[in-house]
Formats: sequence, structure tokens, C-alpha cells
Amino acid sequence: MNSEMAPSAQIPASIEVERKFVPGPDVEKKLCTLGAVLLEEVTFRDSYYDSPDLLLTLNDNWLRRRQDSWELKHPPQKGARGLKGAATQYMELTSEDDIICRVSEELGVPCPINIESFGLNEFASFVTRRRRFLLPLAEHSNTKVVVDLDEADFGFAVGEVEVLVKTQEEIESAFQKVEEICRQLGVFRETPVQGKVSTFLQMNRADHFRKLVEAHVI
Ligand code: V4E
Repeated sequence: MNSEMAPSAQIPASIEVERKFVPGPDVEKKLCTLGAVLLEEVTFRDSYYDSPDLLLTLNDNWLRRRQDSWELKHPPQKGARGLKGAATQYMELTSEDDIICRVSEELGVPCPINIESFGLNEFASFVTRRRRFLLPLAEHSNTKVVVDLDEADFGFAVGEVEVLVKTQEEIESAFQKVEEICRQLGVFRETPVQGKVSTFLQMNRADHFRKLVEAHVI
């Protein structure tokens, strides 16, 4: 893509509001009580990439290849962090052109023709087995709530309650919805629960992990 071209946003980006939790032994029973249905059971590999000086992740940008697709998560507001209390909010880009634009802006380099041409390094790669549940819609609500139960191949399990929204105005009520569901599932905690990537880094790349903690990214 030419560096002067505007991004082609064929796929509108969504804002993902979520809260992670430690999955206890009775979480599935609780999901069942709330009327949740198992939507899918999937297994995928995520590989995460950054520049040698870690410019992407130190600015809370998470570029990954999930199976055959590129994805980028970044905070909805420039200069802000995605972590808000114990919950998170991230825009998720899936269009390669949009990802190239954002990454080149973050790295301060011209847009290359593809993501591979940035010459980034893989810093984490693992396989996740995910069971995804859909909660029933409350009356007069069109907010879809999804609960994921993840098991990563490095011996780590985590759950997350997630709501997708399209606009900034919808974020606050999404935070409240996610918190309410965590309370109903009996997994609510005031403090953030670490996710798969942070745990992978803590176990395998202590230096990268320490830099992210010092930069208040995780
Ligand atoms: C955003 C982020 C990272 C990238 C991985 O994001 P995560 O939502 O944990 O992955 P996953 O596999 O559940 O993605 P999904 O399938 O839902 O799209 S690694 C660290 N962060 C930032 C971050 C943070 N600072 N604190 C917490 C609690 N989570 C994430």
C-alpha cells in the first residue's frame, strides 16, 4: 500500500470491552444456570509480534497472527491505556490495510506493502483451546454477552466476559454489563486478572514482562 493512501476500512472496527476471571470448578454450572449456551469449541494458535525495541507493546498495541489472519488490538483513544480498573477496552482491527497504517504510525515508518515487510520479531506463540458461551439477551436489550473459557498449551487457564460495541458512547454501559455478569458468575474481583500473553511473558520473557509492568501497560 502507498503511504499516502487512506486506509480502506472495509470491515468496521469494533471495541471489545472485557473482564478476565479465574475459572473456578463450578463456572460451567453457573453459566448453565444463567441460560448460557455453548456456541463453539475451537483451537487456534496465536503468534504475537513487535519491533526489536518493543515499540508496539510498550504503547499497548498487540499485533498477532491468529491461525491465518492478522489482528491488532489497541486502546480506543490515542495515548490512553486499554486497561481500565480490572476491565479492558480495545479496538480490534482485522483489515490488513488498517493494521499496516496503525503499525507504521506507531513505528514512525512508511507503510510497506504487507505486514511481513515490517520485519517484526515473534515474541510469543501458543495454542489455545477455547469454549465460547453465549448468554441469553435480557429483555429490551440488544447487548450480546459472550463468555470464553480458555486453556493455553503452556498450562494456563483463564476466563473472560466480553461485550462488543461500535461507539465510544456505548463503552460505559458495556463495562457495567460485564461487571454484572462477573458478579452473577461469582468470579468478580476488584483487581485485574492476568491474561495469556502477560503470563506467557512472565514465564518465558522476564525482561519484556518487566518493561511492560514499568510502562504500566500490564
Ligand atoms: C490486549 C492485551 C494483550 C493481547 C491479548 O489480548 P487478550 O484479550 O488477553 O487475548 P485473547 O486471546 O483473549 O483475545 P480475544 O480472542 O478475546 O480477542 S496482552 C496484554 N494486553 C493488555 C491487557 C492488560 N493490560 N490487562 C488485562 C487484564 N488484559 C489485557
